[in-house]
Amino acid sequence: MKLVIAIVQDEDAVRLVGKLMDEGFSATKLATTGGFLRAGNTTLLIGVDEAKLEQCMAVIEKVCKSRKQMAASPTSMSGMSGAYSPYPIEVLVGGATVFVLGVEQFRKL
Ligand code: 2BA
Repeated sequence: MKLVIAIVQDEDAVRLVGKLMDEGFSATKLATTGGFLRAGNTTLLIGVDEAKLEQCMAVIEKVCKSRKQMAASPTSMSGMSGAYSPYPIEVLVGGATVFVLGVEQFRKL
């Protein structure tokens, strides 16, 4: 078994959970915050049999879209501790950031 940790945009999360359920996956949805933009995103924990891993990835890839976001620069200017750039920056937020971990044990007690 594998544990898929998928960080996705809030805009895609509801639809993604729906599609995963439709295809027989189980998922847990966590409200999370990106460290760079400090904006909300969604992290899904999805336990999958190895044989269904690629099917799960395909669902994530199909649903989650990259989007450009303008953000007030959250990083301090180099060498000027506490001073922030006044200019907004454009970042491309990915469709999904996905980690796949091996699961040593899976039990429902
Ligand atoms: P955030 O940390 O809020 O990052 C949002 C977007 O800002 C990123 O999109 C990337 O385009 C940009 N970005 C992030 N760090 C940057 C930096 N140091 N300098 C310049 N631009 C930067 P994604 O890469 O698609 O990431 C979307 C979200 O996925 C992230 O939100 C974070 O919550 C998570 N994430 C991405 N990579 C990760 C990693 N290696 N470990 C843990 N979480 C990660």
